Amino acid sequence: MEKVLMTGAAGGIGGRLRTLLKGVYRELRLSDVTTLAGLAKDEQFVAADLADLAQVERAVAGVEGIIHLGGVSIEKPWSMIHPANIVGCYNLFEAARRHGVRRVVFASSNHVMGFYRRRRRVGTDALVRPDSRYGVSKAFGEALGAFYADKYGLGVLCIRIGNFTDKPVDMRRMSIWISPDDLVQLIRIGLEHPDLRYEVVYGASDNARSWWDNAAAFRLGYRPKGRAEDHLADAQAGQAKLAPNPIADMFEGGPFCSDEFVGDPETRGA
Ligand code: 15L
Repeated sequence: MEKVLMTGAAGGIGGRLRTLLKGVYRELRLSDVTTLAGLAKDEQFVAADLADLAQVERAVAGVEGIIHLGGVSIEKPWSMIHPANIVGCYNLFEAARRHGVRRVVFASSNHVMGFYRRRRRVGTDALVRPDSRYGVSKAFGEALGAFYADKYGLGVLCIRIGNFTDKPVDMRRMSIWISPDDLVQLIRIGLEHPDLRYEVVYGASDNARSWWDNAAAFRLGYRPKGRAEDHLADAQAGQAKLAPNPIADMFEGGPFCSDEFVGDPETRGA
């Protein structure tokens, strides 16, 4: 794997990976709808609106692998989610097929499973229970990945990213945190593992309070180094600043579940 495209390069995760992946691949091509500031001499940038297939094809042409971070990364109206995350994700996989790309690492999200109750431990074989339009769009992306893997032989890794930060900022994030280095490890498994066909894993570090069974990731050789418990005091301090939110606290997706929620939470979720 020598030539890799990263979409969403101007975003929070993209910006960090731009540094962490420096020198790992011979060519790391960056793409986003917004132009990137401060390009280094060895960085290549291709502007692309994910909703425009021709633009996405230009960004994809000639690469062997794609890290697809692009799109809307939080809950938004359907008028924003649809072009960027539904049409955009279709365009990305379709462009990958047309240009003979070997691997796609899809940045999915914990919000695919947000309506599971926190007392449950869920694996990647459980039914999806999205907590938002955003979560639904990520479930769609996972399904697209399976389709392109099974029909056309693309290698696809979907990473249900928890919360990507240097340390967990509250108690919910103690369960779903992933350190930047651990995410790099998972992305490299997605691009480089010799036998990968289609897999879904949780993007989580070694979190003692995890709600997820990440056996699929471990089977692929993932060995997370970040330990959420090392940052417990910071997370507790962050939690103390949050207003109580009983609906959010009931489900894994937190505020993504309580936003716009109507009715009795006892009768909802899984
Ligand atoms: C996500 O999927 C979002 O992209 C990120 O902004 C956080 O909200 C994260 O989930 C989270 O659940 O903390």
